[in-house]
Parts: sequence; structure tokens; C-alpha cells
Amino acid sequence: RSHVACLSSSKITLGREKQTETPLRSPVWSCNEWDPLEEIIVGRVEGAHVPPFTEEVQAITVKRNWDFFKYRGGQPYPAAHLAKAAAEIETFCNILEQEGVTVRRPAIVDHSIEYKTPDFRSTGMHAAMPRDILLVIGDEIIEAPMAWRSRFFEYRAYRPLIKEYFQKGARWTTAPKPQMSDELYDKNYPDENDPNRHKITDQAKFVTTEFEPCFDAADFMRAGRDIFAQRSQVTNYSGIEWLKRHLGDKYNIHCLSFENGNPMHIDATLFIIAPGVVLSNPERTCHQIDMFKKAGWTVVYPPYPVIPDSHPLWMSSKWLSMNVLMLDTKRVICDVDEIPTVKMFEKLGIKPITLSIRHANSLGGGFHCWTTDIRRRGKMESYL
Ligand code: DAV
Repeated sequence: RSHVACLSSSKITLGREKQTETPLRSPVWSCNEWDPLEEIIVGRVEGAHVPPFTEEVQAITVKRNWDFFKYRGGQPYPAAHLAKAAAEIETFCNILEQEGVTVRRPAIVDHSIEYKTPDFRSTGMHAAMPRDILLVIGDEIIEAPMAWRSRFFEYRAYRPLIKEYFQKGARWTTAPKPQMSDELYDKNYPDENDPNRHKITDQAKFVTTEFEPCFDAADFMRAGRDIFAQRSQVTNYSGIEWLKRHLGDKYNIHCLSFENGNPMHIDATLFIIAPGVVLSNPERTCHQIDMFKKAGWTVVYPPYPVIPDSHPLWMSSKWLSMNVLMLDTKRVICDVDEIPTVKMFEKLGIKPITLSIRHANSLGGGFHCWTTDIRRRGKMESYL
């Protein structure tokens, strides 16, 4: 469909043309994590930079990685590591294409440029994790405000794609940009190694304050009209409230909490793989799990990850093992070396399509984080 044809079928009318009620067929349509996948954005390794070691980064970083961030903040990630990660992501894209999925990529942008606003200065990070920044709800792409200063301008890498989708009929929203002044962060937040850290998150204290709304898109797990959110180090209550009001009554945003001393992004904690089937991280008990059970859902506790301690994971836990990508309810992309997880999917009657993106994992994400769905075939339904 050409751009002109799309515009003429929309409600925008020119001159004496009659208003038409024909809905625009948006190139963007995704309601959940499991409907048959048609088009996806896969992130980029190129240009990835280590974020400056600010309090919001330190809060989620284990002590053994501190030196890495202190010395490399603002610099590129190690080149040899990035080269391996780039090769893995190319393979990932090829496999998706072979499975019939259209793969789109963000632009290459220079993340090393230092920027300054009236409130802060920073360098950028990467365009590796589209799931963190783009939330697709039906035909709408929402750019998340983000919570890290190093991610303030991350949307720029996705703008060529988003503008194209917009021209072809998608709805496009950017959430209010946070000021990211000092008031958004708790400077005295205890670090990852603090023995009381668990108690602190139990009391709902996080490195981000409620100074203004902030959220990362990856703190939301979609199941049609039911969307599951968590208050995390990067998503605050007012951010969740903003999304709730923005989406309106047709959607139920369920705010969940977990036994997790370091929540950041829900997709290695709770992952919905099919209507009424949820993976629940056995190490991070979900306080509201009965809600799913009462609704007749099957709760599956995935096996512990097997990635060795020696492999660097600069920004995440090992639970990337459950950060999978459903191509539909019968096919899943998962890590070739996470054999217990592969076996779990086989037992569930889901065909694992396996590969390794271990070096790409080091940047902080698995298959789900490295992507964002643009189009899945299916309807907007309620599942709870
Ligand atoms: O739970 O270790 C994984 C997802 C990061 N994007 C975690 C975070």
C-alpha cells in the first residue's frame, strides 16, 4: 500500500472528499507476547557504549562489575566482545527471516556524543534493546520516557522506522519526557551488595523517586487487555499511572510485585507464553500469583539458568534464560545452551528454535529484550 492510499483511507479528508469510516490498516499491530509473529525490530550492537556510572546505573550493578563501569563509562564496550555479539545478532535475524518473520533494524547512531540539558549531562548507551523503549499496544507505538540519563535520547535510533510506521497508519505516542534532574534519583540508595537491599525493595523503595513519571517499556508484559506491570528501579508508580490513564478503561493494568532485590524489566521474572500460561521465576516469588491461579491459568516455574559465572553479564542476572521470544504458541526462540529450559519447552509441546547470543546477552538482554514486536496476527482480547 502506498502512503497516499493510506492517507486517503484515513479520516483526514481533503477538500470535498467524503469522510470515510474505513479503518486504516496499521502496519503495527501486536496485542500480546504469543500471537503469530509477522514483523519485528531487532536491536543493534553497532555503536554500543558503556553508560556513565551514575547512581541509577550503580543501583542495578553488581559490585564485581563496578570497575568495568567506572573505567569504561562513556567508552565503547570491548571491541572483540561486540564483534562476537554482532555476529550472533546477525544469525538471530537470519533465523527469524527463515521462520517467515520480517526483520527491521534501528539506525546506526553515534551514542558517544555528550549531551547537556538544563538538568543533566550524559553520553548515550545503545539501540540494542528495543523492548526497553518501545511498547506496542494494538496499533499504537509508545516511546517510553526511560529513567536513565544515558537513555534519554535512545528513541532517535528508532525514529526512521517509527516515522515510516506512522506514515503507513500506526498511532505514535511519546510519553512525557522526564527532566531527569537530581530529584528523580535517590543518591543514598543502597547498592546491590547491601544485605538489607531485599527489605528495601520489599518496602517499595527504589533508586528512582516519584518526582515525575518514568518507565521502561520492558516493565510491562502484555496479554491483550490485561497488562502486567512492576514498580522497578526504572519504572515508578506515576509512570505506571500515566500509562493506565493513557490507555483508558479498555485496559487493565495489573501492578505486580515480586521477591526481588533488584527489579528492572519484568521479562526475566514473569513471562506469558500462551493464553493462560505464565512462566514465573522460581527465585522471584510473585506476590499476586494466586490471581493467575484463580483465573485458571497454568503457572510454570522454569528451571534455573545454567550460564557459567565466568561469562560477563554487565547489566542483568542469569535469568535471561527465560527471556525468550515466542514466534507463536508452538515455536519459541531460546538459548541453545540453556538445556533445562529447552527441555521445559519441549515438554510443554512448544518447539524450541535454538541459538546462542551469549555475547549479546552481556549487554543486558535476551531474545525478548533484543526485539520488539511490530506485528502479530490476532485480536485484542481479555484473558483474565
Ligand atoms: O531480571 O536480570 C533482565 C532483563 C533486562 N532487560 C533481570 C533483567
